[in-house]
This record gives sequence, C-alpha cells and structure tokens, in this order.
Amino acid sequence: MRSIAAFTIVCCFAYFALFGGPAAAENPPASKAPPEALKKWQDMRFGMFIHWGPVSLKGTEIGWSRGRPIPIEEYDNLYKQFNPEKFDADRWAQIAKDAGMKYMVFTTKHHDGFCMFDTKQTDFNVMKSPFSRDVTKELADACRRQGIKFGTYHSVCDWHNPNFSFGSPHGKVPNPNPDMDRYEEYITKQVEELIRNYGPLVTMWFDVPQDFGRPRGAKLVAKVRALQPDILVNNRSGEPDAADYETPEQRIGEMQKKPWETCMTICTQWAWKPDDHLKSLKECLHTLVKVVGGDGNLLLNVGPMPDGRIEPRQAERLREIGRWLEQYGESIYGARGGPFPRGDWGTATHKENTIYLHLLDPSLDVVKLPPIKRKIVSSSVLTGGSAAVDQTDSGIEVSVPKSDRREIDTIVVLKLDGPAADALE
Ligand code: JFZ
Repeated sequence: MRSIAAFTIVCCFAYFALFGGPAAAENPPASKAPPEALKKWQDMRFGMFIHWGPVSLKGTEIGWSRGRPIPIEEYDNLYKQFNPEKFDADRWAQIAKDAGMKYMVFTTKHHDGFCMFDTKQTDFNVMKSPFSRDVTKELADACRRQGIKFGTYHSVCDWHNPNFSFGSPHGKVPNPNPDMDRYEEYITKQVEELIRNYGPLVTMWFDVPQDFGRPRGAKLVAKVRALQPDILVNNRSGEPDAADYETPEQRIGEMQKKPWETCMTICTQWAWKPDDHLKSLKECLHTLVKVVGGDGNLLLNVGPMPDGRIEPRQAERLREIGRWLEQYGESIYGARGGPFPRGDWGTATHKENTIYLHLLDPSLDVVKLPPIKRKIVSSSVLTGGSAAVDQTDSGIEVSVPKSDRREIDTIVVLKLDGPAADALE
C-alpha cells in the first residue's frame, strides 16, 4: 500500500511541477493566439529544441544535476569557465535548416537560473562568462537570416533565485525566505526582455512552474500576449488553460482536439552528455511520422557541446532526417493527422483531397483500413514502386510488393473525390 501511496505522491509532484497547482475558481477566461498563428505553427510540424548552458562542461543534465551530483557551489560557478569558442549561430541554424526544421526553441534560462541572454535583471548570465556574447541574440538573428522561426524556452521555476519557493537538488528544498511576488516581477521583466529584444518569437515555452500558481501563470501569459499577440504559449506557465498547445514529453502524443507538440531528445539527455545514446534514423523518422499522424508537432532536442559545436554525429543524424524530408516532406509539412487512427501498420496524414498512408511495418503483406465515405480516384507510392488498393463498402485493403516496401516508411498516396479531413465514416 505504501508503494502505491508513494507513487501517487511522485505523480502529483510531477504533474504540479510540470503544469502547476489546483485550479483557482476566479481565473478569467484565458486568451489564445489567433487561429492563423496557430495554423502557421502547426503547418511547420518540425522544430529544433536546444538545451545548452555552462553545465555542458560537466556533461550532466541541465538544472537537475545542480546539487546532485554536482555540488551547488561548483555548478553555479561553471559559467566562469564557459568559453564555447567554436559557437557559430549560423552553423546551428544551417544544421536546423538542413534537417528540415522550421523553427527553433532555445533555453534562455533553465531551472538552474543561469541566463543565456543579455538580461539586466541579474548578472548570472552569459555576458559575465569568458565568452561574453549574447548567444540568444546571435541565434535569433541567424534563424531570421535562414528563414527559421525563433522561440525561447524559459523555466518558470528557478532553483538559483532565493525568491523562488524551492531550490536544488530537484526543486525539492524549500528556500528559507522566498518572495514569490518579487520573483514574479523578476520573471515578468525577463519575459518582457526576451520578447522586446529577441522577438518576434514563434513561442514562449515555459516549464516547471511548481507552486508559481495559476493566477501568476495567467498574468504572465497575459503579459506575453500583450507584448506579442500572435505568439504561441505552451501549457507549462502555471495556468494550463492559457495554453495554445499541450506538451507531451519524451513520448508520442495522442490525437486530440487541442494542438500539441511532442518534445523529445535525439539522445537520452536534454543537455550534452559524452557518448550518450543517439536515436537511430528509423526511431527519429517513426517518431516524426507518428507525431504528425496524430496531428502534432515534433520538437526534437540537441544538446550542444561545451566548445560550442552541435556534436557531429547528432548533426549528421539531423541531415539524414532532412534528406528524407526533402523527398517526402509533402506528407509532413502542412499536413494534418489522420483520418485513420494510428495502428501497428503505421499512421496516416492528409491534405485537401489526399491521404498519405505511412506503412511502417514492412513485414505486413496487406494493410486493412476502415471504410471511408469518399471514393479513391487514384493511388500511387511516393516512396517509389506500386501498390494495389482495393476499396469496398467494408473497407480499404492496401498491399505493396515486398520489393517496393521501404525499411523505414512506405508512403502510399490516395487521391479522393473530396476532402480527406472528414473522410472516415
Ligand atoms: C522538463 C525539464 O525538467 C527538462 O529538463 C526539460 O527541459 C524538459 C523539456 O522539460 O521536463 C520535466 C519536468 C518535470 C518533470 C519531468 C520532466 N517532473 O516533474 O517529473
């Protein structure tokens, strides 16, 4: 019984840490981003997440390794050695572009409180490191040059700031004299700096509000929207009802009414870790296809090295993804999920009168799908070869000769006599 109780407590901590505490009845209705801004973001489908900071010098997890295993004093002084001389914002933006990523979200402050931008609110920032360059500004400018939208990840919890309720390790140590009103003022001023000095931003990606609370979260989001009305805000400000999108983490989200974005590491750690396990091309592409098949976006994370490079093997994996998208991106960009729900056979995306069937299991000789109320007027195989497609009132059967099946994804294109969006009976 005790283990069940303990597990329940951990889940509650995790939920409140991620999304904030219980609802406050008096919360005003939350505003949202304009539909056209949301559609532009959804059409992009694929973005680069970057977790970077002086902690890359230790190769341990950003925020979470502060205090355990890295002593707090040592962790907080890492910035005094931070000098990523090989940092080249244009090269990072080029790697994102070559990967087929349409937007970038960069950690301007993680839970450790260190600011990777030229903030006037604290000296605990990258301008005070030996590198003394505003890497956020350089990245934002490089993204604009490369036609990539730029957004910021800004942790709500701040385990370095004595005014926040909790500290390291893991945000589980109550601070002796917290002042959340002063902390709210601090983070609000930083959010204003980010939007005014680095914007317009595609998104403000908040994280781990802990006990910041729904009223403060709602005020913070209202401030963000007042500064930039077309910005997208995620569901981790403290007020999840103010969110434009959900943020399933390290997992493929489910098809749902609310817009959503899976955030996932290309390795296992968010920040750089030597010899970390790198996901295969198949894992990365299956994740992307299944996420879009569920009508979500994928924010795929890299953790750059302490010398300023994105690890060459991670960059190469991203280039492989980009080469696949160059050939088959029409089934991803601007596509919506469905109309068929995902199955062991694979998943479907669609646009106007077209359904893209992503057949992800090459061992299947026949894929059987439920009936649709539209007529299939033609079919083809985007990945090459041929497919037999048989439509009856009881369903659709698709078979691709073994020689035409692709190891990662065989894409069968169905052209319909009407919109694909509501084709399912
Ligand atoms: C959060 C961060 O903690 C993590 O470092 C990374 O930035 C990710 C994108 O977002 O992930 C969390 C946050 C809270 C919990 C788990 C993962 N939790 O409370 O269990």
